[in-house]
Amino acid sequence: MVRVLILSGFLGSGKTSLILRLGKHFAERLGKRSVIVVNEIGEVGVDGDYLRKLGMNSYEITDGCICCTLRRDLESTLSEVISTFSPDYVLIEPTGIAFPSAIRKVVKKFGLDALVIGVADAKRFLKLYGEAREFIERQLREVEVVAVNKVDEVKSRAELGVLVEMIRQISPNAKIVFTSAKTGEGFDELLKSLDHNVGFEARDDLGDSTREAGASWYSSSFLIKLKKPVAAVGLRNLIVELMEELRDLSGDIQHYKMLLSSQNGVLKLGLTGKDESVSLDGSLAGWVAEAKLNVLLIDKTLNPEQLEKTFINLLNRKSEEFGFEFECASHEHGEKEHEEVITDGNRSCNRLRYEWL
Ligand SMILES: Nc1nc2c(ncn2[C@@H]2O[C@H](COP(=O)(O)OP(=O)(O)O)[C@@H](O)[C@H]2O)c(=O)[nH]1
Ligand SMILES: [Mg+2]
Repeated sequence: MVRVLILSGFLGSGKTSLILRLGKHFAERLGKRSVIVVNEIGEVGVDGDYLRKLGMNSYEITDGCICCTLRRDLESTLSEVISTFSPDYVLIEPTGIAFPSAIRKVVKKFGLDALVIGVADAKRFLKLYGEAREFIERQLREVEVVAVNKVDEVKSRAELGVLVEMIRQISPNAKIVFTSAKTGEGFDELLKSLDHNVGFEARDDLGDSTREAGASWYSSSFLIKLKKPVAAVGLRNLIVELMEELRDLSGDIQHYKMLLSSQNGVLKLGLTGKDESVSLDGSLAGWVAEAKLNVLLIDKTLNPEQLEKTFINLLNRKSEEFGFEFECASHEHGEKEHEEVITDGNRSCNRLRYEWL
């Protein structure tokens, strides 16, 4: 029998990091096969590539949300995943603005029960709750388990006590565990909680989560060909500085993500607020001649054109500063503002014909 785990929770709370730990544990400790299904709101994803680069079986569903606009895609992906891999576990990561109960309903069509782990960011929970109370409550209602993640970043246990009280109010039947996907703390507790059965009904969660979150986004993928190979550390510094300057020019960041991948490794960068520092996962070493850069910028105030323009200008400027000579060899492009889809495959690529020294 396939076990389906859905890891839902707000943008940047640690879903991908926990999935990585779970997938590794199932493979290395239990000898079980997992397939990961990742949903990304933009046309170009980040987490699917990241997980694949780290050796996980991962399917990516992009350009919308599997709890509302892309429910059919989830159904066909699940069907393919189950028949192709006969997995022991399917781990589903919806976008950070999805509501999990509708996803449970799609899983039910396969005669399977899903267990939902709501991932809450211990560091940012109170702030997010203050800004979007109803949204956060809807995300955490009807979950079997709440993983209060990033406990390594919380200074006092009293702070966690306050969170537990709040979460109990929202989700009285859920098992609450404290985890750190970074250090592994609480991971055994999380594993034990996977048998917690509450008996939730699978039902449609009416509504459009992307609209309710009020987010716009810009996403694109660049194949960067360097005229002369550069040290990976230089490319990393460039992209980190780019992200930092982007943060300073940004509007209301929901989640900015970038993935830089080459033959020598992979780097994932993330940013979840204007007053936060850029997070870095993965590693890239040696010399790089060619790399792929995936960009996904989700913002509450800047529209897709503004996000694109700011990003492209910065990419130009940082590359000049670093003296890196490269060319954008191929490009996918997607941007969306609420319901309206605007796609244009070549527009940015033409602007990105670099001729630097
Ligand atoms: N300190 C700390 N950082 C974490 C933890 N879990 C995830 N992160 C970091 O938070 C960022 C967002 O994590 P990610 O798994 O991509 O979140 P997602 O957007 O929910 O999938 C990444 O830089 C992670 O390394 C944790 O338990 N502790
Ligand atoms: Mg993720």
